[in-house]
Amino acid sequence: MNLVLFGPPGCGKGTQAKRIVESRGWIQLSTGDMLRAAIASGSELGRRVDGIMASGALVSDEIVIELIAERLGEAEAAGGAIFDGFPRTVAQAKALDELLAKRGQKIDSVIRLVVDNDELVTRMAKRSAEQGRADDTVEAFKTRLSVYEEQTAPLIPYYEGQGVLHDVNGMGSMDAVSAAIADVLDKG
Ligand code: B4P
Repeated sequence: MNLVLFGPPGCGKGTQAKRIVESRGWIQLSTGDMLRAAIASGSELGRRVDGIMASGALVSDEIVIELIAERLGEAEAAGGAIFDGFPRTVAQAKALDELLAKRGQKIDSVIRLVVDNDELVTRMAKRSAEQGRADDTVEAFKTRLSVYEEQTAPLIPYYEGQGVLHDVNGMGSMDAVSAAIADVLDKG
């Protein structure tokens, strides 16, 4: 099973991906987590992406596609994965389709978490106060929202065209959103 969790920044992708890992034992591939780990380790990659991420812009397609290709090559990802925060551009989606096709797989389902902008801003402010993430400032968050509209939202027609897109209301409690996602997954 290859599942993409998709939606604007702060919609609950990371939160829900972790819950699916716990309930179904699938593996989660989060490009945001991989990039933050690179920054925390002080690696050359981390130094290259630190400022880009803090500004709210996207890291280059080449970098994130390589990160995903490496992880997909590992044995634990052989049966599929939950992609969280990837793809974020149509070029990334096409690269992912090609990587999966090489091993006879495809994206089985794309869940789009639908959350309005006021709620996204409220969640960002809360996480900023609790965790102080560099890209949760008001300025960076504005950039992340416009980057989403310009570069990531074109994935909606892309996946609609493949017949795999499912909209889930992401406005409720974390439990309500998890239940709505489980409904979609259980229906196959
Ligand atoms: P991500 O780490 O993917 O950041 P995000 O879009 O903000 O999602 P996140 O997972 O953090 O938020 P979530 O919705 O779970 O990316 C960060 C940056 O990395 C990007 O801006 C970019 O620079 C770079 N990057 C990553 N992937 C890339 C790619 N493929 N290509 C290029 N660049 C890439 O949760 C947000 C908050 O809401 C949490 O605090 C959570 O507790 C809360 N929350 C969740 N569900 C809730 C609910 N139902 N009710 C109330 N609060 C809820």
